[in-house]
Amino acid sequence: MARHLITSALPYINGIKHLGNMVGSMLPADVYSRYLRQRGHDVLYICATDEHGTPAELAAKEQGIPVAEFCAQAHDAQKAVYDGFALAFDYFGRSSSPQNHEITQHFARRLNENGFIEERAIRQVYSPADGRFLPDRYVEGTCPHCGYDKARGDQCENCTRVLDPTDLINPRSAISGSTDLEVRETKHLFLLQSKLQHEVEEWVSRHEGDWPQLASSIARKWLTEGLHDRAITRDLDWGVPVPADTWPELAAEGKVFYVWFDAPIEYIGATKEWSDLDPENRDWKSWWYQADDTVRYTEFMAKDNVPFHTVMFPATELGVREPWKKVDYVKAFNWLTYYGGKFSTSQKRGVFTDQALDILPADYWRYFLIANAPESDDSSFTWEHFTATVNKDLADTLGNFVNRVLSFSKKRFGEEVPAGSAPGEAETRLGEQIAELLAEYETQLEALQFRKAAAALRALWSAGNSYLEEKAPWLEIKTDQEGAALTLRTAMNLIHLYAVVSEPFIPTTAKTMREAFTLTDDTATWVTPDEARALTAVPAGTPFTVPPVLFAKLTDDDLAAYKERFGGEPAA
Ligand code: B3M
Ligand code: ZN
Repeated sequence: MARHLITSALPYINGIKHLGNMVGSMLPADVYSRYLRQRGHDVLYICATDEHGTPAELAAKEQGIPVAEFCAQAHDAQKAVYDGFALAFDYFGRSSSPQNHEITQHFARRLNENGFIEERAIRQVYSPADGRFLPDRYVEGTCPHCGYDKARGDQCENCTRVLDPTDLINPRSAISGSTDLEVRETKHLFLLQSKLQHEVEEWVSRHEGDWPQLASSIARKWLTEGLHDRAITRDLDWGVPVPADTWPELAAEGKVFYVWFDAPIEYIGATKEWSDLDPENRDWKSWWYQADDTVRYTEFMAKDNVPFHTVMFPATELGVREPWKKVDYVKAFNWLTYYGGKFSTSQKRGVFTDQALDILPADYWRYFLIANAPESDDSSFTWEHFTATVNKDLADTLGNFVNRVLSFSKKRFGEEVPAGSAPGEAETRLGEQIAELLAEYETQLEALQFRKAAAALRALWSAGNSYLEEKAPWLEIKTDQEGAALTLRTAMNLIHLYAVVSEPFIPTTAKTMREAFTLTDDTATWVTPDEARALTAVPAGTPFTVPPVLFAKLTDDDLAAYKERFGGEPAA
């Protein structure tokens, strides 16, 4: 039995996330964690809100509340949505926690002692009207290359050229619009990543063979371009302060660490938050510090976060010169698009996770998203595809099977599982097929191949339908009562099996299905292919109830209403 440490990229505090964010990090991490727990592994699934940085400050300002208050509210709002999606985190923390402050400052001190941090003076745009230095992207002006008048100080959106804020013509503050800007000299801490290039390269070489292609190719690309020294502090009010014992001058000036410096450290910070909360929780350090070989660490993220997790954060961990656990497996995702276009938080295009739950229960989304996860390529969300998948896979193949079998059996044989004749050739064949498909399902989940796992699960559900069509108990019963009873008992065993093994995908429905049977000792968390083959876990005489329809069929009117509300085409 292994210990599995699992993290999903920390959702930024600003705004409720869309379905693309969900499928690229938290949801697959939850499916994987649930699966491993069901297999009896010791699992710790950690996530948190990523709370520092300028966007949080500006959002708070817009709402006219202190940034700490904004973050506390936004954290709770996000957590409520994730509860709605049945994400079973062991802990969902906050990067603004005291624990993260403490560990981030510790990392910085060690990096400094080891010669990987240097103080450098840089010239930066200061806005007297705003009373602050402006981050590059908050200086706006006219692009010197193409004349676009809303170019940002880091890049021109129109011609995509990378810019320096001082390149802009007629620069102004994107916060207040003030054109009274000066360039001032200010000191910042730089992480000397260039000195760690070789070590990171060596570390990546040792691991990339195990990583999926998407993760290793991105890591390689960054290493080839070379690691540059990076400023890891900012002039902001909200963040982890630079420790005064080490940098008194910078601390007095109110410098804080850059959000991407403290965010990955929060994986550790949140584990400590979890540990501090309850003495029952195993010591956080046993997962992170000198973790033994049995801890396997898997990270989930969208591809834009891969450089930070395969190169930058490992560089930080290596430079600390302490035995902090580094990632073993990086599961990266491409983009989920909305009708081939971008989901966009700022332009409010696509489906947000809170809206999704307003429309339909979590299991509909969980199944659809995982079955169409953008693994080997981008994948496109369309309402047509969504409604068709729900109707075919969830309503017909699974839901209808369950209701049909249980209602028919109840009508003809009463409220207990009927006995019927001994299993025959059809049941043996079915058992073999189920064992094979279940083995395939396990293999794909172990390999973190989510689409293929979903396909295997769907095939398991279909096998039940084929068996039922073949045996046709509604005809069989006219000539062979005992035979029909056997068919129904076998089908009810399939329902119970589906309940157990579908749980990582559709936990709420799985529970309903399982609770349809009143079994005395129904505690097994998994069924192996060998155990499944016999299809006898639910014996004759077991009382059962018929649950309400598991998945509603979506109509053409529903489809039209969704498209009307969210738009059915990408924006031009
Ligand atoms: N918060 C993702 C983002 O906002 C970023 C992930 C941090 S993971 C340590 O795009
Ligand atoms: Zn331009």
